Amino acid sequence: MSYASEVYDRVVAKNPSEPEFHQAVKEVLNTLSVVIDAHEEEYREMALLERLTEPERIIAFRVPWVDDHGKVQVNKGYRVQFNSAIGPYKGGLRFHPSVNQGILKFLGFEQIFKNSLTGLPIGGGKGGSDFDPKGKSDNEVMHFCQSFMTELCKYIGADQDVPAGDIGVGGREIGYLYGQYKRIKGLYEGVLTGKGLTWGGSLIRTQATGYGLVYILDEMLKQNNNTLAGKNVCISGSGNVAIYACEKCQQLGAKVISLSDSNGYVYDAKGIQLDIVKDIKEVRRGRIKEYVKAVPTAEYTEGRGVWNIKCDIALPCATQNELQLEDAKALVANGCKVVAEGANMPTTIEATDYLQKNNVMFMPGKAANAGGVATSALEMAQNSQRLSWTAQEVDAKLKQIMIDIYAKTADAAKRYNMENNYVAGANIAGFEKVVDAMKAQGIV
Ligand code: NDP
Ligand code: 2IT
Repeated sequence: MSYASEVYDRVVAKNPSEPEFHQAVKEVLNTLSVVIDAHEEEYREMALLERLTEPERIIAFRVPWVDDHGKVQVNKGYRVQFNSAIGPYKGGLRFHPSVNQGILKFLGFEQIFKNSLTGLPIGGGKGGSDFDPKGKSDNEVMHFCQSFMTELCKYIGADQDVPAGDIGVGGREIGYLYGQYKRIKGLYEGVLTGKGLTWGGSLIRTQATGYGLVYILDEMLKQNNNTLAGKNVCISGSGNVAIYACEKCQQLGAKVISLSDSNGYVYDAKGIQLDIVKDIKEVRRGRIKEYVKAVPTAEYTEGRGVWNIKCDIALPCATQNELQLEDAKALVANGCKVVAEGANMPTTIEATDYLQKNNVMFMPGKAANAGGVATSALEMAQNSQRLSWTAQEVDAKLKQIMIDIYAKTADAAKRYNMENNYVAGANIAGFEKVVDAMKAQGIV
């Protein structure tokens, strides 16, 4: 049995009930087999893959807080500090009722390779809680965030572990978390990214994941003698990533015809009006179905099904495993030629295989959505310098980072004779840098 298969079986046996983690490890190890086989003896001797798939540390804690009715609520809190070979742990915090240790381990594992691909000195981590911010008052969100940080602050720091946002964690939550960190530790330091612009945040961080997704998409199209202009783009989700992916697609001349949330999706044949979406989502924290009240010519459909819309390009920007085999079949049948993942692992392994076999250009999340964390690292750099760069400077750096990620990904795939297999390319390029650092640092 190959070393990669042995390690995968061990991961499944040692981490039961963590299917998303198994899935993320499987995808990476499968595509890395060419590299692993070539170094099998060396990697086995230092138990490289066993160490790579075992988090350095997992912190799990109780988060008690009092709701607006005076009732005590208790949530679970976590931080998975997965790998610090190339820099301090870096990765978002997710607040969503589905959060559990296995989901955060999948996200932390992906983050190792994604952060490596950015070319910046950041290790992999992820955290969060099963707290549901939906329907909570600002006061409740603040009390929850303060309790969460009261425990988390013992384990993080500007040179140690730097959390940021993810699903359910945006500017409001980062503000409350930062205030409590500062109050307890007495340190005004860059311990979180995604901060507000008046207190250490970076311009363009809000837009960065969505913009970065479209920069790498644009580069991939250019390198394949194609262009974004005039294309119909189907986007899922209507949160931070979806909104700014939509904005950049429109700026580059594409037409975005859908957005969704966990209740349903909107189809606007004339092109999504983003100012209306921003008002619903960013200002009023409402639901995407409200879009059709403002735009009666658009259609709202309850439930899944956004991938049944005919499009040229699909950008899944909501959550893991939202694009399944039947969705991939519908996309291919409708002539979709390109999928780029804004979310983390939104496409199942079966759906990815189907898309690749049917010649759909497929850019995986760890390359395609790396612009968010890359700009977080730029925020860390600005905090260290005690300077803030202009929007143009940050945007230009973000764009160059995404172009470089495309080049590294395409090059790694080519070196191993898997041209245009960007899944393999991203995993290989991300892995190479981490392995080099792990080898140099000994058995730790
Ligand atoms: P937001 O919380 O801003 O938005 C999430 C969106 O996805 C909402 O529209 C939400 O709908 C939808 N969604 C969440 N869970 C589900 C679900 N189970 N089923 C259907 N729809 C769902 O999060 P982000 O936009 O920040 O994150 C979206 C994705 O991008 C995630 O996979 C995240 O890990 C990834 N990502 C985010 C980065 C960032 O910088 N923010 C960076 C890199 C990746 P609803 O409101 O109904 O819950
Ligand atoms: O999945 C991700 O890369 C993020 N949620 C962003 C992490 C970060 O530290 O900015």
